[in-house]
Amino acid sequence: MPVITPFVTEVDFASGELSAPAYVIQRKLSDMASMYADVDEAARIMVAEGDRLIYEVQGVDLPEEEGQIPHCTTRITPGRIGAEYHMTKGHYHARREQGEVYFGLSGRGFLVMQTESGETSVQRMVAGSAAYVPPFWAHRTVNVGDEDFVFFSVWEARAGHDYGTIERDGFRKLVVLRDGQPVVVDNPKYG
Ligand code: S6P
Ligand code: ZN
Repeated sequence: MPVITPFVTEVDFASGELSAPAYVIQRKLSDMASMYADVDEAARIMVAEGDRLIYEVQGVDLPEEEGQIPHCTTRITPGRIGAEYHMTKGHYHARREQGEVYFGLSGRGFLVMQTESGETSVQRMVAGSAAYVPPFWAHRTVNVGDEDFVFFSVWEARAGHDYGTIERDGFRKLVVLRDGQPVVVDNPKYG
């Protein structure tokens, strides 16, 4: 196992920017249009206004080896595709037995989780919320506010990411605007 030199990263709570990010990943609507319930609306937006930034991830570089603890920020922009709020793709960890901690830095979000045996949980997050994603729970974050929703994530380096299961089946629950409020509804297309 390599010996890593200790380091500190400065985090801007409002933007999620790191002082020296090793990587910056941008996910645009075109990267995930098929994940929204209203795919026709996603296509209409892309024609009418061009592509749209949905979220950005900035992280540090650590080897994917036992004992390393990667961490990153995620900034989800405000907005909706039809009634459905901007969100991350979401994933299970490839090693299902690995959990994760999220810490809210700014804005307002919902953390949508589910297990493969059918349980679901949706937790609210604001600045200062420390949310625990236990082992075996898929996780997706959703911006339900009018500003960026920004949070910090910490996980074990060997967790890995399984995006394919969610790309195929989606999440059981969606977060949509209804009567001026974000509400959790069943996903009619799940599975
Ligand atoms: C990593 C952790 C987060 C997400 C990030 C983007 O295990 O859960 O850092 O990677 O919020 O979401 P996604 O679903 O595109 O990886
Ligand atoms: Zn994760």
